Amino acid sequence: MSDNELDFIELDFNELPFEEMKERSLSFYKIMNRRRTTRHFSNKKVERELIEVAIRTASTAPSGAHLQPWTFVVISNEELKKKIRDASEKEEIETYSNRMPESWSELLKPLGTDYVKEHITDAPWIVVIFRQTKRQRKNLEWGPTYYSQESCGIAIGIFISAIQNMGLVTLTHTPSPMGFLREILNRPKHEHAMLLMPVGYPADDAKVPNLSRKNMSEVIKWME
Ligand code: IYR
Repeated sequence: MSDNELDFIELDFNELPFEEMKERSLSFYKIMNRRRTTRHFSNKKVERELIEVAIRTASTAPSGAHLQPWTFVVISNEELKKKIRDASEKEEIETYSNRMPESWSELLKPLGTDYVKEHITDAPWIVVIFRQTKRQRKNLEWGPTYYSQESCGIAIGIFISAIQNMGLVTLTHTPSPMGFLREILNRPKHEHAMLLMPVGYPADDAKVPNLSRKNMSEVIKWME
């Protein structure tokens, strides 16, 4: 295909003055630096429209071959949440008591995590992201997707940022193993549950572990 056969449009881009770039970058950083993972959710309702905007924002993520290999399943139904919590706790009790080596549990101790997943029934919304490992071609044959882990990871990062930016909280919960989510949520075989995120307001007495983040000298290696 030659260049003039490609369907390309002008990039929508405005160059900003340095001062404005600096101001915007810092104000976004300040919002994101207040983000914390809490396990304590209030049951206060959140408008569906806000969750939809967060997913619309997540879905702007770049993805391998622009396949957008994700499905966000959004649950508010109380019975379904209870079913997911029961199934998650059934796996997690086994993980915490038998499957987790000591080298792993020593790291989780200060985070105060355990097999009890009350956040699944407390939060008004549960968002489960499924990673699509296959896609249907125009001729209806099935083909693979590309870089679906990376693509979904980026989409999740943007989702978390959107939730933080709108003034809500979320938690990245990884029940392990999480195959039960495909069954309960009736997703096809080529979709793999990647993460379960309760979304809502924090409980009035929500707590977080007293952690600090790495210094930039540990994170960045400049080579100028
Ligand atoms: N999947 C468990 C355990 C867990 C694992 C890690 I690594 C964490 O940072 C936190 C929890 C759970 O979701 O509780």
